[in-house]
Amino acid sequence: MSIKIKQLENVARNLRHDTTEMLYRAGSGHWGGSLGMADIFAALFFGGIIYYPWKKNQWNRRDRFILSCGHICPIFYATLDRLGFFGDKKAILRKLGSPLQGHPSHIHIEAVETSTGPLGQGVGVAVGKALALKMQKKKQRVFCVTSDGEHEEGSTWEAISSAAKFKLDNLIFILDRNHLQIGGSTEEVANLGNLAERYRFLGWDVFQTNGHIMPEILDTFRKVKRANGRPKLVIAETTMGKGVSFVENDYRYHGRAPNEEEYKKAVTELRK
Ligand SMILES: Cc1ncc(C[n+]2csc(CCOP(=O)(O)OP(=O)(O)O)c2C)c(N)n1
Repeated sequence: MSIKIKQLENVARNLRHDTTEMLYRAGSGHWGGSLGMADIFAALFFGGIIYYPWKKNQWNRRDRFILSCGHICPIFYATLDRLGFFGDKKAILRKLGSPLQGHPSHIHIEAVETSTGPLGQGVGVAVGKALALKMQKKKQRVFCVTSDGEHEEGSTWEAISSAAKFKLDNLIFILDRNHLQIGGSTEEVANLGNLAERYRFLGWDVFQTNGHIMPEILDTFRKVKRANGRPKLVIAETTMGKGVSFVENDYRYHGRAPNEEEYKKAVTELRK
């Protein structure tokens, strides 16, 4: 295994740890989805996929990143923190006045391109930003993390259709396909059908990856970046709660923080 893969796996483990710590201190927040997306965030931000020169003088040249399923913001905050975005300031999640709001706020954090939380909203803004960049003949891409639960929103499908109509090949959606949402399985709430086929039918290129195997994730995104002509979807098959045994695949951890006992168990598992 190459050093880079090992390093990225370590980054993912650290992100899981930081997320767990953040939520435990806050006493609330979305743990399951955040743990599940740690490998993808490590690959995107530390594996050379997203161009993200957060130092001010190059900031205009950044790829845009939108977390449309805003509730899993702890994993984004942990990522920004590891990138050095917050410096020495250690903000507390979900406290009044803290930049680390329960859902990402562009008023509080410069890296948040648009506030999200209402599902189906960030995807539309991502399409708008990709269109604007194209019209300005700019090279930057727009990466948008979305969730399967979010595909139960009608506005998500309007965004998907529009992106295809405008042939936005600078737009990349990353779908957190963990098959769960707030109250159980996604299919119990609304039949999503074959998401890959639905996207293809509407004019997207579709890629699939296991969301936890680092070489496969990196390989997939390298292919995605080479593809032209259509908007692109990466379906990341993930396990909600990945890395903490008792959280894995248990929808009840969609929106809750660890208590003391769970926190201790989780940290022990994440150290192994
Ligand atoms: C428009 C809208 N409707 C309902 C909600 C409440 N809500 C918050 S998260 C969520 C479940 C979303 O599913 P998913 O993102 O797949 O959950 P995860 O995989 O992160 O557990 C719901 C229904 C919301 N935030 N926005």
